[in-house]
Amino acid sequence: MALLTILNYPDPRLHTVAKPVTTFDANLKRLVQDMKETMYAAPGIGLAATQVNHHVQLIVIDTSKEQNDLLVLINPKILSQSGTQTYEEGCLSVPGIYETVSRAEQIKVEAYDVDGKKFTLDADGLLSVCIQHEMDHLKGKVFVEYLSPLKRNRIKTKMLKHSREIERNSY
Ligand code: QAP
Ligand code: CO
Repeated sequence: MALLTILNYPDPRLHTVAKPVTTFDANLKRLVQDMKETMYAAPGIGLAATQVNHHVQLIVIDTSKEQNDLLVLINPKILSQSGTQTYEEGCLSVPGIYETVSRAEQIKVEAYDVDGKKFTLDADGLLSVCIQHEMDHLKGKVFVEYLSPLKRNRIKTKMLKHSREIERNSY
């Protein structure tokens, strides 16, 4: 297994639209394992392939405290949704930033597992938020794009300043 590098906002590669997975092979299984390891190490509760610069429709999620309930969603599709909820979201690609976002409360999702078997899932609460957040990544969308331009630009500036500091410290 290997830890993957997570792209940081405002990296333009985070705006790439992911392609559907077409072959459920050993390479896909390895990517799932590496994404799982990367998410658990962070630690995080969700990671989209887009964030590790793999532009395929693949998400790993684990909202359990014990990190023992991995959910893999491949080519996910929202079949229906209802209600609204707000949640203070974060993102492994935007470290240190937490902002409130409004999303659907309940969703019904169709997806494939790592063996290519189709399944449906009903989600609400945090799991629902997390699935919607990660599915946005596959469309090239980062949660800060729901914020006002003022807030988003402040976050952008802060992230760029932070990455320049990291660069400077590595000399
Ligand atoms: C998306 O986010 C999410 O800023 C997953 O310094 C978040 O795993 C969906 C993380 C909240 C729903 C609610 C963020 C780790 C992890 C940070 C994450 C950080 C370290 C974020
Ligand atoms: Co994210």
